Amino acid sequence: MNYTYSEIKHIPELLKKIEDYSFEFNKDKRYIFVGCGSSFNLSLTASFVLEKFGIKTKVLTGGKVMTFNYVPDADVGIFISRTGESTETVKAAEIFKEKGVYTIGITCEKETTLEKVCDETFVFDFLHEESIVMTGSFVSILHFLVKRYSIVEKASKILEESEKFIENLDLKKYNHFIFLGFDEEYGISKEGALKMQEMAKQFVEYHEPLEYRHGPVSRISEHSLVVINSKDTENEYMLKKDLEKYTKVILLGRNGDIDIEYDNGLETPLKMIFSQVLSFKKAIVEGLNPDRPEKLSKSVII
Ligand code: F1P
Repeated sequence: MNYTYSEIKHIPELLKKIEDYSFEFNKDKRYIFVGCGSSFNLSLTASFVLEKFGIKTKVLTGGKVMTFNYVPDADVGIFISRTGESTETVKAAEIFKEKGVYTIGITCEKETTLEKVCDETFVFDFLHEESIVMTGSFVSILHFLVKRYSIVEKASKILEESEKFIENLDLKKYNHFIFLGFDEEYGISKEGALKMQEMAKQFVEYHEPLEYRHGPVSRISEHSLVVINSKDTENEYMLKKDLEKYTKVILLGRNGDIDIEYDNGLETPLKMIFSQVLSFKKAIVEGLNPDRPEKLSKSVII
């Protein structure tokens, strides 16, 4: 079994472990999340959710902080890096520290460079992954940052339903994948697109749902597959009907193709499981090794 597949299948167990930990956000403090690649998409998603609960957050890529020595006013910098070694994120933490901002790291490896730089670090080494692509650790750290209740059982159910649903898809037919979502759902849509690019080398897009009609729809065909990470709005259900005249549209939402009710983004870790399984299965159908995508390393050292 590929590492990637077993790391996706272990998600319910990983969630059980991560639920023993919690991150106490303070409503009086200003937080800035910093990360690269999947860790940036995780930060973006968490930021949208936390804002709904009165937590003041901003999100930056490590590359922007490093390139422009850019540190907006903040009390705490949260640096997410699965490997703890991505140069841009590590440098960003150093720059924040020089500017007197308190720095917190979140990694899945022990004794990393990021841990040496940050004032404190959450080291979730039980989330260590062999695969170059971030899967179970993404879902677990996102849940860690936003959780309000346990999703362990739901995760097992969604994993099973996703596999059954995807088995019935003629994945060979599709070579263009579109992920749509508002706010935090946009964050996991951007990550879903990244998974399909990294694992299966497919042509992908991600947009706000209603923005898709304003131009990008011109590229849709029967070889396109649309995934809507829904907030259970009428407009999103109407968009599904509209786009079904061209191709297959999968809606993740209340009474959707995968039934995951919208709950202020607290359900986004569950929705992410579907896009991870879809990308993995497409990679296998294409005869690719999702553990070792070409031209990609586990952390970008520059
Ligand atoms: C960040 C990252 C990964 C991506 C690839 C390159 O790594 O962009 O998200 O999948 O492996 O590095 P990290 O800072 O989270 O370790």
